[in-house]
Amino acid sequence: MIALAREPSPSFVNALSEHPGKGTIDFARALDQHRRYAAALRRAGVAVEYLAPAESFPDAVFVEDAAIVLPRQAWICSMREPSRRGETGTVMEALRKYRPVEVLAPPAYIDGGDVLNVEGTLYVGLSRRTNREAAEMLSRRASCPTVPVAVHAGLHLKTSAAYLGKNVLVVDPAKVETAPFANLRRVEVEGDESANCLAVGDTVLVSASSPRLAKRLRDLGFDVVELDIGEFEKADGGVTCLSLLIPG
Ligand code: CIR
Repeated sequence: MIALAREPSPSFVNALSEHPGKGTIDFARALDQHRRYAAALRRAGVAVEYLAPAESFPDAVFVEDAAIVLPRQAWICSMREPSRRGETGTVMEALRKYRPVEVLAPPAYIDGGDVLNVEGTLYVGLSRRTNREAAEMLSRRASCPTVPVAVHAGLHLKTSAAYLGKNVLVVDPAKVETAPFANLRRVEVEGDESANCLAVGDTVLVSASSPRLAKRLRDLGFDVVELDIGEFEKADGGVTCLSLLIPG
């Protein structure tokens, strides 16, 4: 497994955000948290490949949103936020080494954070960033089933839903429609904890801000690594957004 990642640049303090702490993002702390995140991925057996930092694009650290990677193909996303559109060029260059790459274009709008792959079925969040046109385009072009899912609150589908393998879905039912996931074993987050977690092999990375979820996943037998990603949470990000996984 390879993960594309990009360290934050000083401009990260200006990232898009609706989080109350957005004015207090600390660049040095973010860089340190990012390095610990990459180290955790390496310990989980992932090879981390870095894209060059992109000072002109404050949100470029959230590489997950720029592309959708499937076993035999990849798409560059058509991002709705104008300030993010320029992030995709370097991601496309890097992805071309591993997959044939196609480019999605308006009127379809989509961020990678809205595409959740559950054993080869793509669940596509209909959110502020991703529209029905994009879900339909994917359904026509991808060689796998696609299922639209309404996102009621929060930025993306994967902000509030994560598939861990073994039929287990972590989800926040207050934020996303859960009916499409009826066939999965659901772990519903409590209070203000985040369902955003990242499974790589037997390891699950969980934000340190969700300790009750971490405990429940350990009780279910997962090898959980808790990470402080507080500076990225202040920019509406989570553990999935910081990498773009390319299964080998
Ligand atoms: C944005 O608003 O686009 C970024 N500040 C956060 C993106 C988080 N990405 C993700 O959940 N996949």
